[in-house]
Amino acid sequence: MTHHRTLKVLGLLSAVCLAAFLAMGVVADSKRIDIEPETGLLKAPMKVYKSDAASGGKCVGTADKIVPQGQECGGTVKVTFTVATSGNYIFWGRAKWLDDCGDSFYVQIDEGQKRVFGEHGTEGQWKWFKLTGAKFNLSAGTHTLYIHGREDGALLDKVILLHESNGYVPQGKSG
Ligand SMILES: [Ca+2]
Repeated sequence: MTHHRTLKVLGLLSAVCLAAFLAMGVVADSKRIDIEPETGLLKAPMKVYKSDAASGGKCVGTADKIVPQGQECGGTVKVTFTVATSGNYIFWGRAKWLDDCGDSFYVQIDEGQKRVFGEHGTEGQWKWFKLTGAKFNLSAGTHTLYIHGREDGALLDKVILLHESNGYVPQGKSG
């Protein structure tokens, strides 16, 4: 194969790859991190539930009434993720709250403070909620996200971490 022809073939391959990439709807965004909690390492009573309405067909959470009212249910989901662009990140979670006694989790990144996610908003339907009052300062590289059980009956489908310069508001199943 001549050098010229090799270049032509390589060019064609790149074009095909790019077209396939675009057709998949994959948009490379170094300021957005998508996390499916059901892919993480689970500690009981946190478990994976199947749901057609959930991104990837699955979500995590606990059953209802597994602990007396007012007591935290515990359990953990641990997921590692990679940050490409360092900075302050906003936490978004697609959750379905059971009732006002089943509408929160704790969110923690690495060895940071545990933050309450939830305690607000619509119950009984999948919806994107933003963690208010805190952003996570993340360096480029690998980090660990922990979702800790707080109120039983709460479900979490998907997490998106958005760089504070990215003003996007997640919508729908995939966000
Ligand atoms: Ca999911």
